[in-house]
Amino acid sequence: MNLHLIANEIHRHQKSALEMEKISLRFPSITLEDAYKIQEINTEKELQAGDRFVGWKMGLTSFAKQQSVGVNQPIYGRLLKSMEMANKELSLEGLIHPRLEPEFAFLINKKLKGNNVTEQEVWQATEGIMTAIEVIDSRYKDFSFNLIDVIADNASSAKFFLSEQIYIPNKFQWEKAKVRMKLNGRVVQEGEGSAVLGNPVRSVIELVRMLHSSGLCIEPGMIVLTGGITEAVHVFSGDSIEVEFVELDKIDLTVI
Ligand code: 0L1
Ligand code: MG
Repeated sequence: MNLHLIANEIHRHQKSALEMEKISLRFPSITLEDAYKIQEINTEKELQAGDRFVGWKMGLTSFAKQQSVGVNQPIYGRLLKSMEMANKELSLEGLIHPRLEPEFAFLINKKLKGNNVTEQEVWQATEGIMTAIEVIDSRYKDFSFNLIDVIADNASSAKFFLSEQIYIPNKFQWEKAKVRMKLNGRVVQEGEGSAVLGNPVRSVIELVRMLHSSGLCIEPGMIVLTGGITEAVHVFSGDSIEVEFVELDKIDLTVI
């Protein structure tokens, strides 16, 4: 089993917007470590081609999402500058079956490293928090995968939108933040910050712990998308999405 060949195959599908069969069906002996290695190999390709590594995303951080995939642990993925949406129009070009989910983005300004980082250390290393929308898009047929498949596919990372306002971390109880998502004017999802491992700060702690076990860390200047606050919503051309982060701000996107 050659991880570079598997990485190449996934990379082709990430670029062509054509769905693929799960790799776990053909390579049942792939481990979690292999899957993260495949993720790293493909990120490296993009960096070689001129992209910039801007941070990390945590996925499967809510009980509901873990249940829907049949797992009991979160995963992480790598974020590139090219994934950041420059405006509020979401083009479907290059996407297969995108879904949107509201998240918080932590802007980290000190290195976070180790096996036992505390909440206090994360808060001290957090310059600010932004409201965000993540666009996930699994490269697998029917959005169906297991843990290995989805990790190798960079945790379904596709795009993300960050709102302009940066909030001071200790000015708000993030676990109590209420979020309402409307699709074409109709409320389709509601949630609360506590859906993210009890509190989004715990998602950063968990990320640091998981990275540490692979000899990695969060560098200053990176952002961390902490995980979906609600279930993700399928979108199609012509849809409009409005996400209200109660007492914070609103993000509206149009799908073109
Ligand atoms: O950001 C996420 O929670 C997605 C992680 C991968 C699972 C999925 O694509 O739904
Ligand atoms: Mg997400």
